[in-house]
Amino acid sequence: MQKVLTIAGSDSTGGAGLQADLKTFEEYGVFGFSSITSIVTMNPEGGWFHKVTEIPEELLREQLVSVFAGGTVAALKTGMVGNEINIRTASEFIRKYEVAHVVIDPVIACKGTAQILQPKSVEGIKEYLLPYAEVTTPNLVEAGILSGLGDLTSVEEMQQAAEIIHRLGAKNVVVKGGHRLPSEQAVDVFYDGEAFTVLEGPKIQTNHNHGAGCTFAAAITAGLAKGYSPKEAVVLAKSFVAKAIEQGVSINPYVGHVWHGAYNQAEKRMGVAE
Ligand code: PXL
Repeated sequence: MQKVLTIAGSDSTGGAGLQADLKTFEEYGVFGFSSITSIVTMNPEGGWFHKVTEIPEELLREQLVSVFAGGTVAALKTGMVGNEINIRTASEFIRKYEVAHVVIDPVIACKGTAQILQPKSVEGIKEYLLPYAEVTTPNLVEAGILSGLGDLTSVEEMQQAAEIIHRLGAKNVVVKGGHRLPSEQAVDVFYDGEAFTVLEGPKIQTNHNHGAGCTFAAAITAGLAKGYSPKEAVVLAKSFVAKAIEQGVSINPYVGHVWHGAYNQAEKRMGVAE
């Protein structure tokens, strides 16, 4: 069985972050490890404000040492890494253990926070993580920031951003149009340095999309670990996450969660007690 690692933040509500990643890894039938970079908590009395508490670098390092004690992993993804020192530590382990498949989800701001990481961390993602990315998965806002193009409002602008991000070192770039792009279909742009592929799917009318981005990147990571090509892994991940959004779950009044088990109908596993 393939071993797969997520270096990401914790979302105790179980929709996004490393919880989404581990659930997705399990659905793909790979063995998941995690190293926590930060703990995100949400305030029900304060407009569901997201508070991010960063894990000290030594503790991130100790987790990574534990993970790699058994040798390297088949694939890893990074999500919310948070600050430059933790970004550099993640990068150091990627390099040291020569991880073959690396997915960088450049989490710069999550829905529910207007908070953008320090410009210094954006620079850290560009300098220390993107050069290792086999695939990177920025959303529209992140692609605008990383490329320096600002607001992206068309497929052409998404393509320009993808080209610039490719030049920063990512071998394959998926810019996710999501619900923000003014278009009838949900449009993602995939760029492998040679050709653009526009991936279209129905725009699902739902509020249950908390965790969609993390789940998508985790699915790509697991797909790469299982031997799919980057494009195949992205296409499969898109179907996986579309089902997760379609069958989203309402677990609190504040935000709707994707259901990571939807693609495989995991809720039917193990039966129910008589
Ligand atoms: O969806 C971005 C995201 C990533 N990682 C963690 C999060 C969130 C959004 O809430 O909590 C840990």
